[in-house]
Amino acid sequence: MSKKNTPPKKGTEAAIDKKLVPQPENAKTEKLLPHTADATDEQMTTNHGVKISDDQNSLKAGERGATLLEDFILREKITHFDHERIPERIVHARGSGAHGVFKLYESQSAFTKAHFLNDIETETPVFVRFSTVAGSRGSSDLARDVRGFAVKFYTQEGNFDLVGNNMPVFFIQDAMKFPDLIHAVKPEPDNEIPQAASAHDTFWDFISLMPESAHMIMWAMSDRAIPRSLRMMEGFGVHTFRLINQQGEAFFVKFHWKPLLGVHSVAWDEAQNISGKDPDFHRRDLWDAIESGAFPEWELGLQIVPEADEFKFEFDLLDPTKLIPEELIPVQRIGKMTLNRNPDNFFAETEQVAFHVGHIVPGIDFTNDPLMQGRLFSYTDTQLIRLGGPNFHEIPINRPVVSVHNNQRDGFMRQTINKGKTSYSPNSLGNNDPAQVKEEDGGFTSYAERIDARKIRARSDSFFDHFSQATLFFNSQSEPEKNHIIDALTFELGKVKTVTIRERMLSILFQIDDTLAKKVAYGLGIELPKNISFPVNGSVPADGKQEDYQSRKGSSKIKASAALSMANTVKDTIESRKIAILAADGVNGDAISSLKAALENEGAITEIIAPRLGNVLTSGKYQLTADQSFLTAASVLFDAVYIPGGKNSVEALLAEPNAVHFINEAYKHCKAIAADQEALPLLNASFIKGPEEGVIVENDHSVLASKFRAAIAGHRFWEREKPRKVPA
Ligand code: HDE
Repeated sequence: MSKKNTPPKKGTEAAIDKKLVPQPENAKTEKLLPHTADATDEQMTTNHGVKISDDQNSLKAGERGATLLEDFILREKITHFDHERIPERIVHARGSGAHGVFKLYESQSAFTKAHFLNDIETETPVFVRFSTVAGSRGSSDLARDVRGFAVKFYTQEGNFDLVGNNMPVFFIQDAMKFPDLIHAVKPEPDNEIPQAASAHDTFWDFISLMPESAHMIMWAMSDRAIPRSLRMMEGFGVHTFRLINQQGEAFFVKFHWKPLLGVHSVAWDEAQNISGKDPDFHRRDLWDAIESGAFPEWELGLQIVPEADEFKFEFDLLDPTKLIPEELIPVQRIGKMTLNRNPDNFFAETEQVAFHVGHIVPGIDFTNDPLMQGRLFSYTDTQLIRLGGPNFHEIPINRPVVSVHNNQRDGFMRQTINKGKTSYSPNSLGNNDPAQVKEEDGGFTSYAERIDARKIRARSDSFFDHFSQATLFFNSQSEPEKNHIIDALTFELGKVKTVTIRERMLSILFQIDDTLAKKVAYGLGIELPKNISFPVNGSVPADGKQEDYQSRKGSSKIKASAALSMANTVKDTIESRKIAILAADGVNGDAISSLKAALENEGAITEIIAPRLGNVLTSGKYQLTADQSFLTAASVLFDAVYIPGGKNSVEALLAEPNAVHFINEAYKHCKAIAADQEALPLLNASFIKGPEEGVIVENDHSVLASKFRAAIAGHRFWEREKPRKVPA
């Protein structure tokens, strides 16, 4: 608590006031404020408020004597320390969070009565947590993995959590298989290897026996699994949800997040290097962007299907391994989310935030998607062990902005001091409060879906087309994207030791696309198995029939969908892209100033990289400060490279192998490179022979800036990979 327990020292009031100034535009920030603490200008105390005079030495029997058990200050400090860790999330352990707001463009009252999707005046506070799935809390951000994209909306009708991923489908169709999937992908249980990687036997063993994962595997092996930035990822609710309007009409809905910076990735070789150079790359990027005011933004999109159209598709809307092609149902962008504040404390906020698919508000409801149904159980259950009891909703980050009243009481770490005698209903002693609320006054009522069925353990026959959308995804990719999928599969299966698993996987790939299968087989040095038939999905239940579990391939009216390829994403901005400027003494300082100004004017970030830290003396004899040296910087941490002229600088960099490596590596990873004519010898010392697509050599600095800008906005020149000859 930030309330001082001592009278404020003279002259500190102003500072204290400043600390406590609420940000009234965000109701959640305001609610968090009384729970924050700031030790600036404060005196040190124990947890019980006793002032501490010596925090350096334990209490001893004499200067060289044993420590005394009565040292309550030492005991308290050590005990607290001993208990500082809680279990990490079983999945999505590694995450990064941010606060923000959601603002609606247009009322969606035709489809839902949810207040935050009706009232365009309301700014709804949000807290977002992005994550990888498989790795531990301290694992690298750049693992090839699905990314979690969980959003908590603090609405005026309670919390709505959209707990999604950056891919629109999932590996499995039924919650029953989730523990198996996660056991298979996590490090192997005997030696706990490998960390944050799916490239090992148990994962591909499971996947090769579960053809229902074929579609998701295409996404996970695509560049979507190695994003350039958390700010450059799409988000998806995955399951089909339901919206319900004031009239009680229901609509099926898929939720989408569309990043305004576009969807961009890094190269796989680059991802592996970043994992060593800066394992916090995504976390740092998100943090820095928000600190610098380059607030990440996404538009919320809806794909809406009227209830009457439930069976009009070639796939089942309840099957979480299927997406609705945007060509069939366009995504309507209905509002914008802006992340504008970093958390004050990682543990208190990002680690303790508890998301739950089951946190919905009136106007939104579930469907019978069997994966979603299982999730409805799992999220509260996991918080009970992770956060230590049933009162985790009282942790400040998890509290709604509206007040909470019910008859739940007590339990570990209860914070609320509930007044009165009654904690039951009905009661006559307390006026039967808290009162139940009618639907028309905002009380939640579940959608009255008609159900008439036998109790049965089964999978609907409509779920068994496991391949047509996997093929749709592959066919929708650009040539470089297809090559990346082939390379990723060849890498992952190459790490698999058991040859029969590789072969089984090839049979699955064959059902998706035979050329894909052949190319991966070639890379693995094995023959494609002969007479491949459709596989059986999973283990057939003891009393089941094999033919009932046979995967098949349906037909897809849509042969390719532009929305599925990152090649078609937004490529018109360089905002927050990082550009390295390579310089040494004698560099053309005017060239640097003019390019820096042009790029920074558009929101890009530039850094000067020099042979050593300190000052760089320009040819015009003024000094620039090196932001990094070749020892601390690496090309993989930048989006583009500029090499200014200046004879002495170019010569010094020519003698610096790290500079040549820097350029080669940026070239290898298909990045935009610009150089003054005078710097051409440096380019020639690398693998670059001269100007080509994405490599600009120019003396006119305004022409250079404009061509370079366009190249950076284009993100990558993947065609350059074809020769694959850069030994960086
Ligand atoms: Fe989760 N998932 N999940 N999941 N999930 C968790 O809950 C689970 C699934 C997702 O940043 C856990 O609080 C089951 C799909 C995200 O805190 C746990 C099934 C999607 C996060 C859990 C799924 C997700 C989680 C672990 C299959 C995309 C991180 C910690 C039936 C739509 C949230 C926790 C955060 C976290 C269970 C499948 C997304 C164990 C049983 C599909 C983004 O409860």
